[in-house]
Amino acid sequence: MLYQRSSRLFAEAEKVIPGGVNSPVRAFKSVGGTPIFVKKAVGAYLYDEDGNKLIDYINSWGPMILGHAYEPVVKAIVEKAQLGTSFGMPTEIETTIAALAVAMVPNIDKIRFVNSGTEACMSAIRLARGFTDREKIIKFKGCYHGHSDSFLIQAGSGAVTFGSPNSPGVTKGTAKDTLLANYNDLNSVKALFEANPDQIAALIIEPVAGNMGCILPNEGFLEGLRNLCTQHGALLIFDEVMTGFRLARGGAQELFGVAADIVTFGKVIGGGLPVGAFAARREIMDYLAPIGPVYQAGTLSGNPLAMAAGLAMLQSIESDFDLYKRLDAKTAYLERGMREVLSNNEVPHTINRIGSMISVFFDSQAVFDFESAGRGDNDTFKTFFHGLLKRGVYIAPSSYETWFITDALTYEDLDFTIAAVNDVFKK
Ligand code: KE4
Repeated sequence: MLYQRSSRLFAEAEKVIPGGVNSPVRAFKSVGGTPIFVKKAVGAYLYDEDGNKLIDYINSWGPMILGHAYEPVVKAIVEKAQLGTSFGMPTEIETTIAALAVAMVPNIDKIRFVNSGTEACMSAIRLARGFTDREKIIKFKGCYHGHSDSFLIQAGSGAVTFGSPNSPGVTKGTAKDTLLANYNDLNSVKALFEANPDQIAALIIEPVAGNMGCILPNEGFLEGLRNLCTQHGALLIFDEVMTGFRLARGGAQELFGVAADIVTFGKVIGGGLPVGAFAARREIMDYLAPIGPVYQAGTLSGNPLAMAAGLAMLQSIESDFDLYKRLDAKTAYLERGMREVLSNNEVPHTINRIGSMISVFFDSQAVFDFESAGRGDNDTFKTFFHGLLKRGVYIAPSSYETWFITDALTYEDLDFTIAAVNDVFKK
């Protein structure tokens, strides 16, 4: 694998873009080496600027659940673009995708579209604070809800990868209203509610954590959060930017049978274009301007081009009845194969998986929260990352991230990947 062109492009990028990237996790800082510049992607494969073909296990961090350049999505974008890309005025397609999302996802009556997962989560918190007339929020160490100030406290994903889970620039005034709990630790949540009576507007959580690697909720954990929020008059917010439309048609709420008060979306809902959204039952959503007092807005929110991509994606998902069975089977196959070759090569590891979200940790003990996620051996992870990359397999360039499996992967791709993992570690 040669990376001359990527290296050259990176040197050019660094002159005019901070760190040469428009999002830090792309910079390969935690694994070292030069970030790969992509020329094109089709199906399960990336083609980089040096002509290398890579099996993609990140898929733009989740959106490409049906594969890159998915024909119905591309067709919808091309057709819509010829009619104009954004008007700043209502269009029918916004209602069409909103109605479809409301039909697919439980416990929501209305949805507001925005341009990113960050915007969705930021708006959801403001709505919860306005609706409850309270100021504090609870988040979990290692969870990432985008880069708005309230969330950059012990945040996961790129924030923890670069050792800045508490970013400079976030004021003490903001930080004091963000309370921190431990994932899978109901007692840490109970203690915060008891210490802050009638002050907590909402608890926001990734129902399956994907930003400290993939971490599953323990049996009863999400139900426990539901009960605590109900008991203390706080809203339960499921950040389903990753899990929405990925774990099930109705996301984690459907999979776990736990009803959130507000749900946020991103990634899959936009089919690869910039779309985020937040949704809730009518009485909460009607608190939003222009009918309610909580202000939230956006020039490009609901623009017809992004809506066309998102609608084509959701329609494809909605009509594909065994999609989630296929995704689960492929990811389980990959999990079994990697467990076998890592064990045969005596590599201490833990693999966490649910549906088409999977992570490998290089530590033999269970990984169930932020602290245990940090125990893995990063040198082994770097060997794993670069060993796979040079064998044509692209995984997340950080152990604090999750792999996202696409339905475009074949079992030959999976066998190739398992053989590559074996090759990296064989003695
Ligand atoms: P965006 O603003 O990046 O669209 O969404 C923020 C966000 C919110 N909630 C969850 C659960 C998320 O995973 C994300 C974004 N995920 C990261 C990947 N760990 C995006 C990749 C990046 O930062 O470049």
